[in-house]
Amino acid sequence: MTDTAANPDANSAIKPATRPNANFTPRVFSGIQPSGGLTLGNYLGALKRFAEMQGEAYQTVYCMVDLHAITVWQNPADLRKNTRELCAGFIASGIDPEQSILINQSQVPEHAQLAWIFNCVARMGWMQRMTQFKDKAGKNTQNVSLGLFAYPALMAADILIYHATHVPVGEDQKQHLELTRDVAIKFNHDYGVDFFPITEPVIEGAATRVMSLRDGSKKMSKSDPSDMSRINLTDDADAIAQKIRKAKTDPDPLPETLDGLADRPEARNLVNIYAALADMTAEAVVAEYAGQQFGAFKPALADLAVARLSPISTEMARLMNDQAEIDRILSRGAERAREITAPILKKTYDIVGMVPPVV
Ligand code: AQP
Repeated sequence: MTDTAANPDANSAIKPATRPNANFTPRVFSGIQPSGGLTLGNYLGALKRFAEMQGEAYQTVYCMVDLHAITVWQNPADLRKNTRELCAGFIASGIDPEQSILINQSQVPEHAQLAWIFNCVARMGWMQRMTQFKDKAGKNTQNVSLGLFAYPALMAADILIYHATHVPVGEDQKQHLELTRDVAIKFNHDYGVDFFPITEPVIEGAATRVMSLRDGSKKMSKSDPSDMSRINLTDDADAIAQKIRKAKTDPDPLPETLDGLADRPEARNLVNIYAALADMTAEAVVAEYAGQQFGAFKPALADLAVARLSPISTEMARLMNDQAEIDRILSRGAERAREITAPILKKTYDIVGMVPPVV
């Protein structure tokens, strides 16, 4: 580290180090908001990958981002219930609380503390370009919370307080991850250090952007007012089958190749969902069902979805019967997390120039 804190107000493009992350332990971080029930989009875009990455060569940290959830209004009782249900959803989807560190964000105060530092690193112009803010604020930009605007700085802190090198997410989070990289690069540059890693997004699988079942141009979302637009992980077999049967499609049969789905977003969405649930490629699904009508494809998709999701919803219900155990898992996760986050925050404060307590 050098003493020369360089140009903190610069908004110019800063080049990352040539060998980023060579000095960092491979570590995965990702999170999901407890802002409602989990959807099939959350499962295929995030949870399924989270579970798969546990077996790989990373330390894994997974988080219920309750501080993010309150950037829009949350009823307190619902927030508590949704956080515990989300924890049950993580475990039921295959995340092992021994192998991974499983936490809710508010129990690890270093996330919010680092976020303040990053509020002072990130630039207004960066935040103003965030499409998620524009989508969520709509025409209401003057009345939404300041937290909604600053959301990506907290997300950068969530990731970088662990020095995470890899972040599995759905396609919609790509821009926030680019901002996380920009924050790390600018911090390292301004303070003349190589302290924060330049995180790699991991956006993989056949369904990195699952679309609404009612509108192929909108992403499937837990806060969509229409319950028919999504499959919830808590839906029973009848609800799943009904939602897939009623999913918007078109009158044409499935084509011979994927190119034939280029202008058919709803049909493409159902093929992607099938592929991700069956661990197949979308090409292989189209090859198998070429020439068939949705009248035949939809029941096959419904059977597959029920077979894959029912064990998860059953296990979630079982886990939700023992909330004390969920709370113990989260407390233990926070203790383990703070072994990583407290030293990183301490070092960050030191780099920034805060006077430490006398020990
Ligand atoms: N439709 C989706 N397809 C693929 N991945 C998705 N994810 C969310 N929706 C889809 C991924 O799930 C993770 C957690 O997302 P989040 O809950 O933190 O926030 P979000 O992306 O805003 O999800 P929702 O369901 O749309 O929540 P609300 O409605 O509260 O805003 C992320 O990795 C995300 O990519």
